[in-house]
Parts: sequence; C-alpha cells; structure tokens
Amino acid sequence: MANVIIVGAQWGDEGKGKIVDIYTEYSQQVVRFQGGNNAGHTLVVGDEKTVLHLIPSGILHEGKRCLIGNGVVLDPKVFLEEIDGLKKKGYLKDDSQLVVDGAVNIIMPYHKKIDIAREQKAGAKKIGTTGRGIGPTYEDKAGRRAIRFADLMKPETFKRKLADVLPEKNFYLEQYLGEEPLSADEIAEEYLGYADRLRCYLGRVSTTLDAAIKAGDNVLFEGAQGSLLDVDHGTYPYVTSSSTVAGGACTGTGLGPNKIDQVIGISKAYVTRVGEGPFPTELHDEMGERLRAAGHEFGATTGRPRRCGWLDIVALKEAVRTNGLTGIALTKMDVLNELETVKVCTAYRHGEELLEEFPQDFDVLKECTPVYEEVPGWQCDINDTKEYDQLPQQVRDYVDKIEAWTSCPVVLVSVGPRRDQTIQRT
Ligand code: 2SA
Ligand code: GDP
Ligand code: MG
Repeated sequence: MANVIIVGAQWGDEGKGKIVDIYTEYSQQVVRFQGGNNAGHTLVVGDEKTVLHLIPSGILHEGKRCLIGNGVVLDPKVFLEEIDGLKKKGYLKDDSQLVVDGAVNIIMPYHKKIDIAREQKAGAKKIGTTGRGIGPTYEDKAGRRAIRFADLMKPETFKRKLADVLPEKNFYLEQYLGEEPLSADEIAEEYLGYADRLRCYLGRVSTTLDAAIKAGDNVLFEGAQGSLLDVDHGTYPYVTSSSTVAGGACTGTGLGPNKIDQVIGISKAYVTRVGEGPFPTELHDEMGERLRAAGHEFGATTGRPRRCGWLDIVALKEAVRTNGLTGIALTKMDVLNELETVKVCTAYRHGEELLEEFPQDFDVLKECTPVYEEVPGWQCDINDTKEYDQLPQQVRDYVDKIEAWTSCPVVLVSVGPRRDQTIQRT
C-alpha cells in the first residue's frame, strides 16, 4: 500500500473513521484535507469508543503523524477540547504527533452565529447544516477575508484582520439577521488565549508530507462528509462548502495528483443522509426505522436522526467517477443481517425516461423515483466472520453484483464497528 485517499462515497457517515483507523497500520502520516468539526468520525477499539471531529483518525496509533491540511476549517476551542480529551485517554503523548498548516482557515464566533441564524431565518428552505460555522468560514476564504491559523499566532496581525472584517459581519448580523453584534476585544481575548496553547502545532503540511514521501513514508488522506455533499459535484445547494471528492486531497494539502496511488470510497451496504436535500432511495416506512435502529443512525456530531434508505447504485457510480475510485470499502453489512430480501436501486425513473446516470439538474433529481432490484438476504449473524470465503453465499453474491454494477472492486467488507470486525480482500 502506498499513498491512499479515503473518501465517503455517499452523503457521509459511511464509516470513514473506522476505515482510516484500520489503514493507518500501513501509513506513517494521516492527513485531513477538508471540512471541519462538522465531521464526526467514530472509532471503536475493544470496548472504547472515540468520536473525532477535527483530528485525523490515525491518532490512536502511537508514533503516526496526524496533520491538518490547508483545506480544513478549524474551530480552536473545539480543537483544544479534542486534544484534551485524547490526552486524558492516554493518546497524543507527544505533541509533535500533530501538525496544523498555517493556511488553515479559522472558524470565528461570527461564522457560527451567522450559520445558526441563517438556518433559523430560512425556515423550510434550510440546508440542515451542523451549525458549526463551516459555510460562512469557507465563504470568507473564497472572499479573501479569512483569518488563518498562522495569523492567530501573531497577535497584532490577528487583531488587525479582525478589525478589518468585524464591521461588515456586525452590520450583517444586526441589520439582516437581527442578532446582537460581537465585540472585537472579547473575540481577541478569547482567541489569543487559544493561540498560546496551539502554537506548538503550527507547521507546513505540504513540505512535511513531501519530505516524508521522499523518505519512503506512506500518506493516508482522510476525507470528511461524502462525495454527494461536495460543493461542486454534490446535490447542490444541499451540500457542505468544501471539496469532499478525492481532488480535494491535493488542493487541501498542497501535494500534486502524481503522489496519489489509490482512492478508496467508503459505502454503507445501504444509504443514510443527515440534513435536508434530495435522497431518491429514502425509506419513509417501517423499513427505514428498522435500518436506523439496527445501524444506530444518529449524527456523531449533532445527534440528529439520520434518514435511511436502500443502496443507490446510480449515486455510487457517480462517486466512482468523480473520485476516480480504485476500490470500494463496503461497511455496515451486518446491519442487513436479519432481512429476508435486500433492495438495491440500479436506475432512476424520471417521467417516461429511465436514467442510469445521476442527474446534475437538481429539479430532475428531485423528481426521480428508484428502480429496484431485489437480492436475497442472508438472515444470519456475520459479525464475527474473519475470512471473506466464510461469508454466506448471499453476501458474496451481493458484493459481486455491486462490483459488476459499479465496475469497481470491493476491497474490504466491514461487519461491525470494531477494528477486528473487518475483512480485507487485498
Ligand atoms: P455544514 O454544517 O455546512 O457542513 O452542513 C451542510 C450539509 O452537510 C451535511 N454534513 C454532514 N452529513 C453527514 N455527516 C456529517 N457529520 C456528522 C456525523 C453530522 C451530525 O458524523 O454524523 O452529527 O449531524 C456532516 N457534516 C455536514 C449537513 O447535514 C448538511 O446537509
Ligand atoms: P464517518 O463520519 O464516515 O466516520 O462515520 P460515523 O462515525 O459518523 O458513522 C458511522 C457509524 O457506524 C459509527 O458509529 C461507527 O462506529 C459505525 N460503524 C462503522 N462500520 C460499521 C460496521 O461495519 N457495522 C456497524 N454495525 N457499525 C459500523
Ligand atoms: Mg460522521
């Protein structure tokens, strides 16, 4: 195994955290390249569960370097809480294990306030964001008015940039959103306090990773959210504000595409979505409830119930193409254990038309209904299966069909949340 990108192949929560933790065994450097603490990546080792929001999921492995690339947006308060939580559990003994790029954009109090107030004002038209200030922070990045991690380390620069931007933010908060304005002094006092504790993590991800690769290390790139939430290729406008697809791993770390060897897309054996937006295979019936209960489908950051539905091959093929997937890791196979039959969507019907490609036109997508194929369930417990050949024939047939429909190999099957509930095929 060489340099590998892990991305979500659906609408997020596919089990990326678990798979990154597994793949860290073969890597020395693990890097986040987009998103922020909207992400919730769950790792289960033995009986211990850890949910990470910002720090890469390789952190439970001693001696592996974890990096936060320039494509990430970082809330310093949440970051410090996560560091403290890990240290309390006995991880992150050596601070040099963690590196944050100077060009990482900082989530400011006004970003969070704007995110939450906008969603409230939008009513039925809301996006269903996590309310962590992610969208407004990326807006400021593209608008060239963001405050970066390196700026936070220089008190005078931080105060100057804050003074430049705050009047506009306060005007918007007060005049448009009807919120209280924020005080520059209070923000500076709070944030410069964080800076003192965070200084030791400042580094440069692009040069650090380049040197590590030249020295023979393998790099694991950890995606957050999922391909269908990508700001360009997702179900716009119901998306997050970053590049969640594999291309984001290059722009979000400062490495060229020639450094990438494999791209693994994580897909559940069914689909979930949290937040608003189109979801053609969503189940509004008892089966949807059943999947939510069996899969414990609740947001790892906000606790929101996740919407559940059958596996959608049309959407998965979109992820294979937009990411250039070299393999699929199929997770939560065990959640389907008790089902007599499993449905899979292989095409969409739109009026008289049968669509095999995911439509780019949002109005078309909204009107699509799924065309299902049924496959027999296995109706037994597969949670302790260790070898692929020992999986029931029905499971292997399901995997074969997914490979044939997507033209992409299934390289891993996950049969439970724990590290030891993972069957690797290559
Ligand atoms: P945002 O906050 O601006 O990124 O929200 C925009 C959309 O992106 C979705 N989004 C997510 N979808 C799935 N999982 C995410 N992380 C958490 C988890 C979510 C949670 O691991 O469960 O706890 O609710 C995540 N983060 C963002 C979001 O729902 C909006 O549709
Ligand atoms: P991520 O955001 O993609 O890292 O995924 P989340 O952590 O938000 O959600 C995935 C959930 O499924 C977590 O609670 C994981 O512990 C759990 N999980 C991962 N793989 C499996 C699996 O194969 N089977 C079951 N039952 N749970 C899994
Ligand atoms: Mg998640």
